[in-house]
Amino acid sequence: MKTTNDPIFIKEAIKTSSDMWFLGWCEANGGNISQRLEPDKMAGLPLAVKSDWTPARVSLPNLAGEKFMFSGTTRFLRNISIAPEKNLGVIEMDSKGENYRVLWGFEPEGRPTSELPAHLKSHSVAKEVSEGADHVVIHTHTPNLIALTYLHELTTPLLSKLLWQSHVECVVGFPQGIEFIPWMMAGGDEIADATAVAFRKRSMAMWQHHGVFARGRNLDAAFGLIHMADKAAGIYLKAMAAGGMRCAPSTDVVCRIAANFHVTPAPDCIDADTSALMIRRD
Ligand code: 2HA
Ligand code: ZN
Repeated sequence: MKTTNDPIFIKEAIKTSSDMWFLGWCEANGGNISQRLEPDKMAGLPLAVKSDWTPARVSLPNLAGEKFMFSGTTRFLRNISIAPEKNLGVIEMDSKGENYRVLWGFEPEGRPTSELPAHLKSHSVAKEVSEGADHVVIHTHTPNLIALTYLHELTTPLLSKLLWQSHVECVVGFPQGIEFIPWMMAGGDEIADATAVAFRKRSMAMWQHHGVFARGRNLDAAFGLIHMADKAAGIYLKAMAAGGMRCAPSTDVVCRIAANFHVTPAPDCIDADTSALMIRRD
């Protein structure tokens, strides 16, 4: 594992991507991570212009001049630990927030993830709504959450409430709920826009039949949200496989837990009636 003189953000990317791999979240080139980098984070990294300006298929003035760490398209997250300079890169946005160029990494040559527009649009909203606190976006293929989107016709209220009831820490971790985004083509502008809109209200979005997006102030925060949600989905699937959710926590219990931690469950989700999803249909 290559960690010796790497800046801390690379060490953190190695830790996060390795954990994602061991949890079974990022088969082959599945999943991608990005982090908005403040100048002090890049101290010691040899930055140099390595590409022409390239259209990012976005126009995001609040990201003008920002630098980001990105995982690379076609690269495997599981390989970041052995070769961060190949599988990660640092890019810089131009003065309009429309084009990017590579300043480090993606050796010998390469580009950021195919989900670049979804990440950048998410960063733009995240930066705005968190007043600069959020720096990280993670996209990954979490098996339990994905399975849930094959099992039920979900909505944002149903998915959010079901996860809150399947693992009692979830309402504290993501009281804003998790947006359910019906299937759209991955890598496209439509799904990128839907994800960014979701991040105005919530910190996670679930792409039906595909995977999850989370935003957070750092890699640990975004990773933790996804871990919590996927664990909840796993508990739900286990209980359903064992016969059904016969004694899930009530709405009142979810509200009491939220109140104990001084958070408010999203009003558009807390009253969702999940009872039909807790009974086996076979
Ligand atoms: O990077 O996960 O959604 C591969 C993907 C695309
Ligand atoms: Zn994906």
